[in-house]
Amino acid sequence: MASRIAIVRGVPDTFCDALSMVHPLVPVDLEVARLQHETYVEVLAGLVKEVIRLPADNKYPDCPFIEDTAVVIGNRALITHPGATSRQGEEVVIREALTQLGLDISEVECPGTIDGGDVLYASGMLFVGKSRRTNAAGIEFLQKAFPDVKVHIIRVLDGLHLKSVISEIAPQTLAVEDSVAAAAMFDEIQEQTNGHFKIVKTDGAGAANTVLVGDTVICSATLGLPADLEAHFKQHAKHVIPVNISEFHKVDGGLTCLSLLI
Ligand code: CIR
Repeated sequence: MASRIAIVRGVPDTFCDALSMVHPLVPVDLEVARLQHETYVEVLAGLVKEVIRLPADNKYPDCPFIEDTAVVIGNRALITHPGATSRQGEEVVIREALTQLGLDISEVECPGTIDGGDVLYASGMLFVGKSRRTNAAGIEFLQKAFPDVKVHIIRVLDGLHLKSVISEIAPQTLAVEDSVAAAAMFDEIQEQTNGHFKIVKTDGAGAANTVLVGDTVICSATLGLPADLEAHFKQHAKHVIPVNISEFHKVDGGLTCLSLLI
């Protein structure tokens, strides 16, 4: 879909202080993170009409994870109130950028919180993970922002976000991390949609977080993930592009977090 726009945000000098549930054994390498980010942006640039680059802000170590700050469907955007207090405020420049693009904007207000990483829009269906970052009040704002589509609530049983373990790789097809928690979350999706989706079980933490643009899937090529991940996804998607994002995995980030697709 070459008509899409991607928004990305640079990697700040403070990126090594980004939040992490398990403190990484090997610390984040800032320069490597920046190179990996650049490669990711170049891959996206080959798939979309335009990439808008927003500057990093050292006040927000997690600011490259721009996905968490807004949910965009069609011409509507919901600006989130991120669930981690250290991330609240990241959304201000995103609101400006989305307003400039002429989107119809609404906002999550306190006590609501949502991280965009919990929102999965797949095959015209909208799912939200109820997680340590996304609460019931936030979910009400999501439903109000997109009244034409029913919001299906899925409990995030493990990990950070819904999309940390489940993402769309082709129409009606979801990559699902091969873990007990992710399988239970997929079952909940199937229950609520009468078995609408095909499952592609995917081995390795972070491997099921992919970006789908048109008929191309960007998947993680980070060391430690199965070497055949590209071949695995090629059975379901027309094109697959692997990108190494090891430094982002270290702080619980995946591929989807690094862009907002409009
Ligand atoms: C955080 O804990 O908020 C960041 N270190 C990682 C955010 C990842 N975002 C995402 O999966 N959408």
